[in-house]
Amino acid sequence: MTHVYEGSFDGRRLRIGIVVARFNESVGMRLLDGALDGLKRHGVSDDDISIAWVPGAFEIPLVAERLASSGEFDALVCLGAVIRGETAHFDYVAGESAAGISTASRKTGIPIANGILTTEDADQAIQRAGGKAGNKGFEAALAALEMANLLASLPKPSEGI
Ligand code: INI
Repeated sequence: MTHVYEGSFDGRRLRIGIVVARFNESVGMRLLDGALDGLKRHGVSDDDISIAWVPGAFEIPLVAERLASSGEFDALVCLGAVIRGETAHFDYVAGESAAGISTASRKTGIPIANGILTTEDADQAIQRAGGKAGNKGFEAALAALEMANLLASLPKPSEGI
């Protein structure tokens, strides 16, 4: 019998942490609206959602790692916007935030969805935060639910490996 592992989008009883950057705040707010909409539509209770605001995308991994290692969350969603036109250190901020999230997720075993936009300009960011290109916050929220449910269904790591 073939085993197929697939996570559902059922958010009931899942505890979700959201880390959102205040830099480019209007975009962050729209991503947050999208993420909350995605979580609530899939049954996540208000009481099971926590939100942490950080100054910018660069700070997201540290806070995500703290939340992920607390044992209080089944998955996290990270939200922010790094816009090339606005910074000389775009590559550092964009690269470090993505790499840091990935490291935090694998270190803690908690799924952390990356909803941090990296765009050439503000218009592209707005389009991806509830405009023509959808809402990446909503998409990241669904990825978090799917991964939380998938991980719960997978075999547990065996001792000593
Ligand atoms: N932070 C962002 O989230 N997006 C950006 O586009 C951005 N730019 O343009 O610089 C940005 N910079 C701030 C950075 O994330 C840190 O908060 C800051 O360097 C302090 O550590």
